Parts: sequence; structure tokens; C-alpha cells
Amino acid sequence: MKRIYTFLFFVFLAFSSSAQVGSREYMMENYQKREVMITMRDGVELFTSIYEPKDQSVKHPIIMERTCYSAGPYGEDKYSSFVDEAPYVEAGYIFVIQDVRGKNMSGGTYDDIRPFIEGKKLSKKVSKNVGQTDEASDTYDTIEWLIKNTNSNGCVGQKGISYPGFYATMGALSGHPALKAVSPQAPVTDWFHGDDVHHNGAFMMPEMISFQPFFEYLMNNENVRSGKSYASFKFPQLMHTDIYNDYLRIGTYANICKAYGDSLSYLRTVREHPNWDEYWESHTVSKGHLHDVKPAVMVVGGLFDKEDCYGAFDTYKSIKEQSPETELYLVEGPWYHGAWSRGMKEFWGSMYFGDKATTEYYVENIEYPFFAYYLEGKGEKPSVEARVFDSGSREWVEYSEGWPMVKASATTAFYLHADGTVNQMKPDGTVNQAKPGVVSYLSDPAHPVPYRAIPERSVSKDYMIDDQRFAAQRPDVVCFTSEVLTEPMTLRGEVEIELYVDITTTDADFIVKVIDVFPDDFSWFSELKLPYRYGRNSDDDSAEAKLAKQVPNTLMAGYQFLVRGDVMRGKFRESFSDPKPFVPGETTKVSFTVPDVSHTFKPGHKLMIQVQSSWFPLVDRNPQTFCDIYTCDESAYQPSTISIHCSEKASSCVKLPLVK
Ligand code: PG9
Repeated sequence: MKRIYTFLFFVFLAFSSSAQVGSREYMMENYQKREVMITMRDGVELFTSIYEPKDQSVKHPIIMERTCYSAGPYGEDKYSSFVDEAPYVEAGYIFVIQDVRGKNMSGGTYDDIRPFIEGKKLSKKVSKNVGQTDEASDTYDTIEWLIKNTNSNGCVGQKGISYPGFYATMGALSGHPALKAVSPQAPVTDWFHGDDVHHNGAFMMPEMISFQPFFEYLMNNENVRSGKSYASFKFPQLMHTDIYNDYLRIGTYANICKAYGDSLSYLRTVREHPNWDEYWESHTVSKGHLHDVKPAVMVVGGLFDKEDCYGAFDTYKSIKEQSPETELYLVEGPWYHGAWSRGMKEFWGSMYFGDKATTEYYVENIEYPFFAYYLEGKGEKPSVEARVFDSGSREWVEYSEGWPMVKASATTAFYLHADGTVNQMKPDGTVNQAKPGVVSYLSDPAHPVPYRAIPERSVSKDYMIDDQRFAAQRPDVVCFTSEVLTEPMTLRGEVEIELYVDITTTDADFIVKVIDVFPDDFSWFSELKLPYRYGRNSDDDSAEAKLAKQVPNTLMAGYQFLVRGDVMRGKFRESFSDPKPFVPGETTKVSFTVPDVSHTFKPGHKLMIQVQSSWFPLVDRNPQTFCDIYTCDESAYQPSTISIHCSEKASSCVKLPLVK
């Protein structure tokens, strides 16, 4: 009965308030905001904003985000917008946003991806002067306070994207009994193998260099609380034209650090830890700490997330392996970083993913129902463990047993041939085989392969789905293309690369791309059966016309769609903690994995594999001489002739998770 009154009350509210549900106006009409400092067990106080329904007659769940990016706007008369979380607003949720330790308005000292401390006491009786605090214990102490000091129903959910996704993962380890459901979304997880900072040990330069000054200074709690403005920091202006030419002009990592007067602490951290070591191990939560995860967990990620695509899959797989009792779910959509909760439409760039890939669809049909079930007891428990969008067939696929943890043994080798073809036949020199041999290219650090066709000021999210024809035309990019497919070819899982190479220097990077080559007669109008007659100015407002007006101008015929691309720093081929030089001219195996894919190549399409040794400036250049890249000077940078072997004894291939 109470629920009926609640429902009627919020129906009344919705009609009584003219403002859009979740808008600032709506929140000011129907919610009250508090700003409190919550004391942690070691005495540090964390700034926390609390938005509660003015009507206190019904107790509602808490949905919380802990963030290093500011719990603002600050001031109890300044409201945030919750338009993208309208279902939660309509259900009267209490919104809590907290500045994490050391950032913005909170006290304490910040530590990047603060390590989880195993074995610390979590019980609320812990004495105040406990020295051992981490993001899990801070979450515990925060929830303990919220349960006692808000009008909640005693159920708490936590979610967050990217770094806040990391704090959600840590929240899931807090052990607090009121925390019933957690959603780490594109969570920062492993900064050496695949998230943000490094991919397979290669430094993701512009993302980090552009991020650190803002993050270390503007979000620093002493600066924020003392009212220091960003303008008061005299950062060097390194960017003059576009990131390709600017980073080529700047040159070495040492030059970048020098330009900042070596003032960026994280750049020092990266320099001091060039290989996988105890620092990275202790700061990587997925390495053995994701056990005893009590709340239900729904990991959300984007198949085309340029920042933490790796982290979502790694967090899901690690919890599945380390905490088998956890009610665990995975949702992966055709999304860029955070798209699922902000701004995803049916088209993204040149690509169409449809009306079930939009933000609106996700929040209403996936995320809110997850929390409603666990925090309100409303609706059904999620029916399957994994829901992963197929970026080729453009449909959701459900996996009741979970996302396939495909091991190399379950993958299918697609062999690279010296004549530029790729197929499942191992080069064996027989008549029906391309002549075994090698394919070589000159990799020159002075002329690195650009990661995009167009110059730009910062790394665009669109590179993850870009047309790769610009690269295919370069002599330092080798392409291997299949026959036109006559049957659908579906890939679901991790991709493993196995190259046999020789180089003329002592180190190199290898970038491999898995590409879906569209037919030469492809267009979205024909693919989506949209009539050409709708011009952009047509006043026809039918669904067809609206969609037709969104069709991008890109020439899609022959489009080389980047399904997955990633880099491997060759020196780490045997071990990420113990790098090894190459012996010039010696055939050497380089094998590595890249984040999972979920893609169907349709009939009429082709599979293409591209191989290159630079991806600039997305990835810092490899000098191609074995050295400490973070301290070397320009003289270390040398051209290298790279040879990819395609023979019976050295059969370079890509092992794809082919669904048979
Ligand atoms: N994943 C993003 C990021 C974190 C830290 C450094 C660089 C990028 C993010 O939290 O948005």
C-alpha cells in the first residue's frame, strides 16, 4: 500500500513540478542539499554533499559516488543536475557525492589509485587512531555515518565512471552490510597493462600529459581550499599546433618533464617505475584483492573506450575468478568512455549502433533496474550475468553463464601471409599457400605513423572507431586482408597476437589492429533501408526521417572500421618486470593480448589486420634502441627495419575468439 502512495506522490510531484525531472530547478523544488564533513576512523574529514527529498515521509535508498573530480558545485544553495539519473530522482533516491581523501574540499593526503590494505579491521568499532585506511575503509566509515544521519531505507548503492569507477570497486571491498549494490563503470584498474597510463607497458603520452597538471593542481585539496585558481599556475604552453607536431617537436619524455620543471609528481612516478614492479603491483586492485566482494556488482564498460576499456573487462574477470560467490554482472556496449551515462545517440561519428545503444536506453533498461532490484526490492533480478553488444550485428547478446573467458586454446589462428592475405591456413609452402616469406617496413621515429588522419589538439575518443584507410596507405603499415566473407564471422572474447619478427635495432613497439572492411557499395542509407528522399531540411518528422537526418556524410564504402587496436612494447615480450633487448636480425616471438571484442563481420565484409610500429602521439615513440625511454635523449631514437615472418616455422598470426 505504501508503494502506491509513494508512486502517487511522485506522480503528483512530477505533474506539480513544471521543471524537467532531475534538472537543477526540479531538484531545488523537491530536494534539499546538505554539505557535511564526515570523519574517518583516523580523524580525516571528507567533504560530502547530500541531496535528500524534501518529503521525509518515505525512506529511500542512497546512491553514492566518491570522486577525485569534485563533489561540486559547492554551496548548499548550488545544485547539481541529475537529469541523466531521472529514474533515481523519480524514485526519490538520496544522492551522495563525496570528495575522496586528499582531493578538493576533503582533508588528508591523496595517493593515486590508493592501494587496498589487506587484512585491516573493517568493523565500525575500530579505534579512531587506526593507521590503516584506504578507499575501502573510507567508504565503510562514510556509509556508517550516512545510515545514521540520513532518512534512508538502510540500503546504499555506489557507482562511478573511470576514477570514480575505481572508488566504486574499492567500495565493493568495504564490507559494509548496508552497501547492497555497486557499479564500477570503466573503472581505473591496471595502469601498467591496459588503462590510461600504459598499454602493455607503452606510455600513453598525451592523455597523461594533458591530464596531470589539471589533476595534480586544480584538484589538490590545499589549492582548492585556499582558493588558488588554475590561472595562478604558470604551466608551460607546450601545445602550439596539433599534438602530432607538438609532441614530435618536444621530443623526449625528459624534455616534457623538464618543461614542467619536473613538478608533476605522477610523471616522476612513471619515470621511477618504468617496468612492472612492486609499486604497480600494490596499486593494481585486480591483482589478488578482488576477493570476498559482498555487494552485487555490475561492471559497465565501453567496447571503444579509449581510457579504461581494459579495466572493465579486467575487473569483471578478476571478481569472477577471485570472488565466485559475488552476484556479478557485466554490461559492455558500443560506447566511448562514459557514453552510457552521457550523450550516446544512435550514431557516433561515422558509425551507427542503434536505439538500444543510447544513454536513455541504458539508464532506463539496464542500470536503474539493477539498483532498483537490490536497493528497493523492485522489479526482477538481472536475468543474465553478461549483456554484451555486438558491434557488427548491432544487437545485445545475453550470456547466462557470463562473458566467455576465452583462453588462447579456444581461439582460432588467422595466419598472416607474405602476399598480404590473412586466413586460417598456416603457411606451409604448399602450392595453395602464399609463398612463405617476410613482410618488411622501415619504422622511423622521425616520421611516426599518426594515430588519426586529421590533426587535432587533444586525443579524440573517435580514434577508437576511425576509418583506417589513411594508415593502410602508408609504407610503414603492413596490411593483411581476407577474402570477402560469405558467412557471418563472430568474435567474442580476448584477442591474442603472435608475431614472429626480426628487427635491425634492439627494441620496437608493435601495434596490431583488427579491422572490419566494409563492402565497396556500403552506405548507411542502404544498410538501414532509409529512403534517400529525406533531405536534411525535410519537414517530415517520421522516425525514418529523423534517423536519415543523423546519417553522417562519411563515405562508408570500403570503410576500414577499427574493431580493436592496441600496442605492445617489444622489450616486455618475455616479462613486464624484466625487459629484454632484441638481438638485431634474430627472429623473435612477440605475443600479447588486447582487450576483448564482441563483433560480427557480416557477409560481404572482409577481415583486415594492420601491423605497424608507432601510433603517434597516442603512444610515446619507442626509440627502437633498448634503453630507459623515460630518461634517454634524442640520440637514442633510431630507424629500424621491421620484418614480420610468415612462414611454416615462424607463422605470425592473430588468434581470434571465433564463435564456431
Ligand atoms: N580514466 C581517466 C583518467 C584517470 C587518471 C589519469 C588519466 C585518465 C578518468 O578518470 O577519467
